[in-house]
Amino acid sequence: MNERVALADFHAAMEAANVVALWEIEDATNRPPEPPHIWRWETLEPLLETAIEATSMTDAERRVLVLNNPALLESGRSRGSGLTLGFNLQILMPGETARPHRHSMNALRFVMEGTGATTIVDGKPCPMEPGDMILTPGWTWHEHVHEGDGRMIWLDVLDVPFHHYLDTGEFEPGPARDLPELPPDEAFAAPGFVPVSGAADMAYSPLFRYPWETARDALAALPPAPDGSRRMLYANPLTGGPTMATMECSLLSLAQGRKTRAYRSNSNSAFIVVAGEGRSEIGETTLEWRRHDIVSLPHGYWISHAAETDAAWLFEVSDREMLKRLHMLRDELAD
Ligand code: GTQ
Repeated sequence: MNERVALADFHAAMEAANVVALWEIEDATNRPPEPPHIWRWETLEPLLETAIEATSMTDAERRVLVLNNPALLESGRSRGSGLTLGFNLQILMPGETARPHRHSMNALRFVMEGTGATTIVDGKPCPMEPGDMILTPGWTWHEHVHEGDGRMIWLDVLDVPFHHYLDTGEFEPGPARDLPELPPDEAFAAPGFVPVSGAADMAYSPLFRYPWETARDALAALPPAPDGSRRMLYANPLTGGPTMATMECSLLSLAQGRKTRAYRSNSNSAFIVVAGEGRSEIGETTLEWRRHDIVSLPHGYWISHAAETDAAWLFEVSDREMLKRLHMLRDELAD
């Protein structure tokens, strides 16, 4: 028998039967990780300025620039970091509003610049000041209102790529309705005490706003690790667990000139530089960063950071929590 012809027949028959041979498919295990990427503020800022001219909030649902990860685009996969999280920049000018809506995607905002805006989350007004982190968990109504001065710029982190993969993305325009009863944020202000309320059954933190001063002071109060760094998680006050099911948020401070202990994980993340300058070693790549730069930290590399300035602060969002819940997280620390 002519083997070539037989193989061609076999392929044709498989195709007709909607079958493929496993031994002929590209192996999707032990793939080299995507290269890390840095989106520099000096490049992004002029684009945001142009975005103000390019669109009006009467037309746009949100004035948002989506950070595309070139490595993931090339491989035909998704944007952002890994397959799970997306990182966007949003800009709102004084007097503008971004209308109410809700979606199945979880999101958070980290304020980079501006003062006087408010994000209203399920009816709760959350003031937006630089360094504040604000949650808009999946299916919560949210809108942004800017009654202050100057441009407001913030980083949005969403689990959009993960929803794309699962095909679970859903969207509903406002106006907001069926708002839940929520304790005010003051009800969570005393450490060690939490209100008795239905909020305990929610899949996310009922505290939607994590103010910068609180985060900074809490981090500064931690004893530093032997490498001089400090890392703290943003938590749901009712559980001590993560703020939302798909994202782990942390704040990291670095000591000048000292490299952090290297770690490696199968989780993906990205950080924004809140203040300071420094560098990250990600596998063989060294990336130098400064304020408002955004750096992806793909899975699989040994990673360490060092500040060049007096101090540096990084706000990081990872998909560790997803992997943890699926019992898939693998972490290693260097000696
Ligand atoms: O602010 O509601 O970056 O709906 C992307 C989609 C932000 C938002 C984004 C959104 C929002």
